[in-house]
Amino acid sequence: MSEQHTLLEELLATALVEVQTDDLKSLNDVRVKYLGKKGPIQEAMKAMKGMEPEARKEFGQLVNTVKGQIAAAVENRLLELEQAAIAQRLANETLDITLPAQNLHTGSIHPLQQVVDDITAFFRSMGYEAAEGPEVETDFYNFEMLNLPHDHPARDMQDSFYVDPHRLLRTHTSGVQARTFESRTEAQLPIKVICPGKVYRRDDDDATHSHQFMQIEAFIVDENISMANLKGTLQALARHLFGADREIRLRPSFFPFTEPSVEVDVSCAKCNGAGCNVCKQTGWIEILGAGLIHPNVLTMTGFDPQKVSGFALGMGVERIAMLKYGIEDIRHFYVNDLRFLNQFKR
Ligand code: 2U9
Repeated sequence: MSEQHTLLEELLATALVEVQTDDLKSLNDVRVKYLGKKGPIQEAMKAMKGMEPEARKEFGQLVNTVKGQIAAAVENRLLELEQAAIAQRLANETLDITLPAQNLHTGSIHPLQQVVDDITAFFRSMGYEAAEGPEVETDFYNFEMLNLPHDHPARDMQDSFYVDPHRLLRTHTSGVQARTFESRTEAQLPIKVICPGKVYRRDDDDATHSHQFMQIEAFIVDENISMANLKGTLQALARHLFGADREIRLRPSFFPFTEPSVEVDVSCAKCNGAGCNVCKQTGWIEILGAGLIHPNVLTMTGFDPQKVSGFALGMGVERIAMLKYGIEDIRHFYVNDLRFLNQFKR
């Protein structure tokens, strides 16, 4: 074997030892040292130029073998070091599965919406459909269609937030009822609709009043609807909301859109009618207003009061929720304090 052969064999042996380094930087240094442009392999290739063809061929093969073996050794060591680094990282990143999990903060349905859902479910079970409508309502649908002409004194209590001379934030959801009503004909009887939604009124802002609140109204139009139908529905509603033992009491009242009109009381669930601080010693609590739809309203919405009749009722959702859950201040519903809202998680 020639001297050059021996040198190459020795070069390979030392390179293979140096490759066994423990860090990536020195491994790269070893690669550059042996395989780089100024390294011994390149030198050996240059030296081949002056050789006899036979010797050059044999020497060339040896240079290529040595080059390939060094490159393979560098590559293998690189893989080994990378795998060792991953193993080290995994060992350091052990997971303590005994640590308590983080709390998940889940939201919940707002108590007012829970009451709306509950009342909607009650009426749906009796065949009513739910309808929605605009919160900015025309003077016509908010008042005129409900038998409240321009100079009617009952407007004073509600004439509220006008956005222009003919449109205002609706003071009740009755406009939705009137619109629905108007779009139907006598061929579609019975018409049974509820409409829940926000309403706005000029009012005090105190523990029991707010200038905006939620309302649910219900109405039915059919042949031969009477106060008896209204009373049966009111009693079922009062028992659904406040318990199976509840009784109702109707007191005469006045609303421009119903005739006759009544205010509806439910027997106090706390004292069972005996008198206590909740019912102000009367045994009764007012929950809503109702009545038979006024013939003028029927006529205006395209129905013949000689042929059909109907009843309507309206309630404030906040008032129902306050009575149901013993909430003493209406403003709790609007400030979104989690200490309040979390009490209504189902
Ligand atoms: C049409 C015809 C009649 C809806 C009715 C009441 C009685 C009533 C109040 C309860 C508390 C409003 O939120 S509140 O202040 N409502 O007492 N509402 S009858 O009567 C209608 C509605 C629409 C076409």
